[in-house]
Amino acid sequence: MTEPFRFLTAGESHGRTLGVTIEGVPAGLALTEDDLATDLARRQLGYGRGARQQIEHDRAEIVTGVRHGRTLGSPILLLVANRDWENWTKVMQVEPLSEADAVALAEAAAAGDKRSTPVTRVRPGHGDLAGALKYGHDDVRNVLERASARETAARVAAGGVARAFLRELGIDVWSFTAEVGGVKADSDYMSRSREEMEASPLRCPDPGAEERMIARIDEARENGDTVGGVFEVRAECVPIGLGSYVQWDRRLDAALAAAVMSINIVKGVEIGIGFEQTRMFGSKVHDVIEGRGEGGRWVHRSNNAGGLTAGVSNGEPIVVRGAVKPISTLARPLPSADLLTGEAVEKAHYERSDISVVPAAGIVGEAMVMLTLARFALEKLGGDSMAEVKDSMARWRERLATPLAAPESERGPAEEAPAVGSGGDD
Ligand code: EPS
Repeated sequence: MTEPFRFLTAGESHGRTLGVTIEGVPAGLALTEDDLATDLARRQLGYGRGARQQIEHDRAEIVTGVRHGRTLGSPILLLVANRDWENWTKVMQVEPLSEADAVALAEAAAAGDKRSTPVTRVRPGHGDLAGALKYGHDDVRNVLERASARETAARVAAGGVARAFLRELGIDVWSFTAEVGGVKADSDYMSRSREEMEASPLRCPDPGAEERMIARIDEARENGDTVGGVFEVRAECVPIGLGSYVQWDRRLDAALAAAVMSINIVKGVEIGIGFEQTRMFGSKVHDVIEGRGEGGRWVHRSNNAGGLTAGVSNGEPIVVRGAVKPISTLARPLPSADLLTGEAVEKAHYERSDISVVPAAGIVGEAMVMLTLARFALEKLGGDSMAEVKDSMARWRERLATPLAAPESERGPAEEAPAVGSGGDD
């Protein structure tokens, strides 16, 4: 059996286009290019972003799998064009270079044109060295074009499809910037509404912390440096029962951790209070179960587990945090070595870069969480059309809200058990 829902991206940072194929989206989901545009635009924002985002106006073209605004159940192919490609047509050409073109590129490189010059001074912290050696490349461009975080635009486009799907099931996913350069947003001062936060420079709910975060980014910029942080993704109204404890690869917490860790810039993932709980007593960590609340819903007194126990969603909001490393392309480059000579060089390669991308990484985090939840929701609910999936979800939510059994005293007279072999179930 293949996965009920899967996706694969393609594309280089300065190639003609990025692409993503998504398979397993049920038929009948309303989907337009406008639905995908919002998250793509959100990914491009954030104080500390670099010049590339002024060139791009990311928009996903829906090429297959949708007819008259509804999904067909067939694979959906999305393309996100790289506007910058116009400036790289020869350097990134798919066809073999003619002799004349090769000479022209070499001449441009000799004249100091950075784009035409093969990259050999590998950047510390980037995929340059290990990638070039692994694939046998003598020009690091062959690595950095795909290792670049530009690829995350394709994931966010796919995430938009997952968002439309999850919305139909009543699930809402959002994120915020929790930390930049050691400055933390404080939950006591998270005074902004979600709308206000979205409009703020760092998508941070605590305005005072945001000011100090901005100062850290300015400090990094002045020093030709970069700075990382933490984003937090929350998924609301996920019903109990997605994922399973019965096998390691069916645990939703593990899948979410892998999905968020796969984001280019992420070096750590926490679920709920994550590492913090290692410093606390169990009595302060574990979320006391209050019992059934309004509408039969199970209520916990706190949500330190981040909505996941034993790999299964427990009905509380799912909370996933990603640790974003400082971007590895520095305007004031670190010392490094040359890939071809193996000799130390004073400065690693520098093309252009961002200072900080925590808010953008949060949007990619949302996308990876949504794509993972879509997979687990489909695994739990089944169904080839949206009507089927929605019916199944409604039944599941109803079942969860219904008491498992009335207490002994409230039960009616015991029903007579069918005789063995009577075929009572047929
Ligand atoms: C990015 C696009 C890239 C970088 C950045 C993220 O574009 P360019 O290389 O043309 O500037 O700005 O990626 C990196 C710095 C990196 O090292 O991967 C994007 O669209 O998010």
